[in-house]
Amino acid sequence: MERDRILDLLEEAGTHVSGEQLSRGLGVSRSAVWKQIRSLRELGYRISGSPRSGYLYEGAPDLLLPREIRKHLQGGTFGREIIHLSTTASTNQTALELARQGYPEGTVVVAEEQTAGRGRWQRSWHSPAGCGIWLSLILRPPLAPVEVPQITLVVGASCARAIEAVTGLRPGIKWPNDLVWEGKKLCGILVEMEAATEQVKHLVAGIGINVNQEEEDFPPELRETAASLRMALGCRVERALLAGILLATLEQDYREFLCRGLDSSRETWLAYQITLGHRVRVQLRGRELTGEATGLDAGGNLILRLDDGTLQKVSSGEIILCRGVPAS
Ligand code: BT5
Repeated sequence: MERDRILDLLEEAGTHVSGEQLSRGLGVSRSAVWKQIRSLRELGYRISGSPRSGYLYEGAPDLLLPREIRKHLQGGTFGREIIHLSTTASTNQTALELARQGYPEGTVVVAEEQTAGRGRWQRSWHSPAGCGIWLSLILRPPLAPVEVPQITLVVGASCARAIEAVTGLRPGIKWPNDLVWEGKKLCGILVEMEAATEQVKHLVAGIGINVNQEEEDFPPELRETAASLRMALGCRVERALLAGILLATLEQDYREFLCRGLDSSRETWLAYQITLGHRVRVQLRGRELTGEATGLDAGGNLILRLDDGTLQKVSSGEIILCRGVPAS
């Protein structure tokens, strides 16, 4: 795209570049260059310019623009196609529609704002404009539907790794899919699939990361339980950088999972987890179990030792850590 080539030339130069040089470099007229510069400025790119010295690149806007995310990818397939929306109901919903239309594995839908962001079991995900990463990735793994919960674990482990690599903050993973800091939720993951009986047709891994919200950006009902990276770190985080590193990390971990199984992500997950060794309440649909979370089996299920000593495997549910009650 012409606009991206102008940015490449300006960024590479690192100094003023004249309109004349740009028009020669791109093989287009000076007025075409000027039009593109104007539209880049409208997007929020900071490009100063004077007739005498030419144009100077001064920075990208704080948006999840495909070009800014791709700078951090390593040439794989995740993020080769990135669809950036300023607003959408739910990136998972958009990505599922695209998956049905045949968009390839690795396609990413990312939005500045979601108006109907969703969590598990028809719960909603608060996704205000310009301060989070609301991202969905299309995957087409050769898996049976029962194996799909393992993907949630892979994605959770990758998110934790990417957040730590970019910010230095070490989030905790609360089984199965919450990333938390000091007990408050930073990130949620929603994997949705469409399958024939034996085989997954496609799935969408939806990731919501609270990045630059301040406490008052959360609705009152979430202020006790939700936090952002900015609140944890005391400074803003560049969203496009984090999204890019996240996609690169995810691609690495997903390939490893497809080739060698869950072992490596399981190790990572165990290194970040904060659930095992605790007394927990597990809310399942319509009932509740209490016991000690003792382990994670090879398939990613949580092993719970109930009060009568029996072991119970849990494949989905909501965990509440019983604080102040050590597991015996
Ligand atoms: C999740 O569900 O944690 C999965 C969230 C996935 C969101 C992403 S964003 C991109 C993609 N597109 C979508 O539409 N969704 C995905 P669950 O475990 O059910 O948690 C939902 C609960 O978390 C809600 O009932 C609230 O209590 C709480 N919550 C809602 N918004 C939150 C936020 N921004 N930060 C922290 N907690 C939140």
